[in-house]
Amino acid sequence: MRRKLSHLEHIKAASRQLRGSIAEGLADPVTGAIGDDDGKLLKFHGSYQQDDRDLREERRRQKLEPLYAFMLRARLPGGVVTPAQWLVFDRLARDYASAGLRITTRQTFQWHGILKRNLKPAIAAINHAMASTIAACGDVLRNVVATPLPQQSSLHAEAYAWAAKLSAELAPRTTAYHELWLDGEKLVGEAPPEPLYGTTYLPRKFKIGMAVPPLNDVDVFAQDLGLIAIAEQGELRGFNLVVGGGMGASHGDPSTYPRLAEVIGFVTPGQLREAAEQVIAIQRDWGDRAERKHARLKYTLDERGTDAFKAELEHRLGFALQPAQPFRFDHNGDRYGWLEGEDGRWHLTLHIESGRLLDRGEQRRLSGMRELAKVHTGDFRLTCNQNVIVANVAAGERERIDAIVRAHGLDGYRKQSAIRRHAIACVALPTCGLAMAESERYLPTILDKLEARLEQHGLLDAPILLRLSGCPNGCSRPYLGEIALVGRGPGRYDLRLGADFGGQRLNQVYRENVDEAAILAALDPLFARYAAERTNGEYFGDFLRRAGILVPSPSPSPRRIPSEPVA
Ligand code: SRM
Ligand code: SF4
Repeated sequence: MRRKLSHLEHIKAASRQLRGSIAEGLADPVTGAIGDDDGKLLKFHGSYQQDDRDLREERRRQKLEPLYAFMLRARLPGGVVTPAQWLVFDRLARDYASAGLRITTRQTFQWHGILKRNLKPAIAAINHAMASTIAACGDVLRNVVATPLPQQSSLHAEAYAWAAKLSAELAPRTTAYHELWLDGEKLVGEAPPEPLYGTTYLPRKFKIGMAVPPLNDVDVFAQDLGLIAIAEQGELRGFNLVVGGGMGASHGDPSTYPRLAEVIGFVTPGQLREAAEQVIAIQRDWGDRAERKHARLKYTLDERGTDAFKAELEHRLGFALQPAQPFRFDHNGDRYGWLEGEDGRWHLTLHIESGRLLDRGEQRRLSGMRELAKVHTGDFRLTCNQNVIVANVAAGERERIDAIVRAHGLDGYRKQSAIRRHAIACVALPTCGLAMAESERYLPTILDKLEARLEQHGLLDAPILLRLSGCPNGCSRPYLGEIALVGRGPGRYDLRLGADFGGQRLNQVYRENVDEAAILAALDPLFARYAAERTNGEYFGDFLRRAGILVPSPSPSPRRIPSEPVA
């Protein structure tokens, strides 16, 4: 029986390539919002309509419409930003946004709280800075992420070049973007179909991430299509393809689950572009267009079988994938402080709590980064752990950079506990319309409390991966945290434990729907045992499994892969 297409499929099909009536909605002075259907199309242009949830109730009482504003997300492949671009983005944050600059878990920037009338000038300014917001959201290939640490300079340059190429060549071609935001020529008549995306684009969002071992800082197994760069003596030989990763789930709905991507084979650099396009095309053709909760590639794979997917890919490509090559990941966090690249240039990774760059009291992170951008002659790299790398610094410039970093309190990485340095929290309240509990705003509080307990057990230096999400959608990739809190309701979370340190094993629920007191009560004895019983260099998640505190789930879903990589 043919299933009914989801409502969004009809909206996309009728949108004349993502135009809808967005222009009319933007011009309507009576409301700060745009229509519901246009709001869905706007995502493809890189923006979400939101409202300030802290003020919702009060405004309702006053019979005012919600305080509508727009979140804008840039598309910055590989997270690379020039100093000139940084200054433009900083200016936008101060002129139009309500909460500074926000580095996301996909190494780009978001601006929150942009009023409707300011959306067009903001998007135009981003484009004039030679960046874009197109396809930063929506049912398309999103920002392509890549390991940002340029320590292995030539390999990194290649990884970045691939991220930029895939991002550019697999982006939507619609002229609606230019028409709406950049005063491009108006389309007359029907829009021609997009070459890759057709008239209805993909069934759901699609994500590509490239890791350069031993760093898995992009969480390559959480991507729809992950690329693991395989090098020999510093020379790029090609990429292992991993498919079907994804984090999103819904509480109480076992048909949705986080899933790790599977390694299906190896391609040479010359084959990569075509392979990536065909993976997307199969998902375009096979993905579920009736039920959006079930429309990611991970579900297509579980339904059709990975072997069938691989056979279809090879059929469309006209060649067989080579066997996957060995690889090994050390960890999926960032390495803080200065590191020298193989070309003698230096790179400074700074820790930015929850990626939020804002001047608040003593903390002057937004100003500090602006001062750095004024003098820095290299580039900046945003990381998938919401941090920033001041990259490509000449040895003689290090002192000047350090002085600015210190003066603006950006040197936290030197003093912080290991758990703080490794923590990630999604945005959640007050802007995220899907948040069930606090995340970014709760992170400092829970960290203080966890640190107090870790200190009692002599564990302040233990590098434990902590991830907080305000709902099960998993924007901080919480299912890959050694400790994770996943929001269920105000002040209540699922406590999940036991992922590994390299992003290759999912965690599992340890306590369901608990409050802070219960979370701390559950963790304290585990910290005590970890302090007393861990073996040399053993990570917290691994310890919990070895000690039998966590028993691996018997269920095949969520999919687990061995903690040891293919060898
Ligand atoms: Fe996300 C939806 C924020 C990375 C899975 N995500 C949202 C929205 C847009 C809420 C909405 O739909 O109304 C959030 C906006 C909050 C706000 O106010 O800014 C939001 N997601 C974010 C960011 C900003 C989190 C952060 O703190 O950095 C990240 C922006 C990434 C980017 O620059 O493109 C972000 N989101 C992720 C990731 C992590 C990743 O991609 O590595 C995931 C898990 C991986 C995955 O896709 O499976 C993720 N976000 C989701 C989902 C669940 C998708 C699913 O398959 O079920 C949703 C909900 C949805 O799409 O319906 C979602
Ligand atoms: Fe919002 Fe949930 Fe994503 Fe957090 S995990 S930003 S609460 S959608």
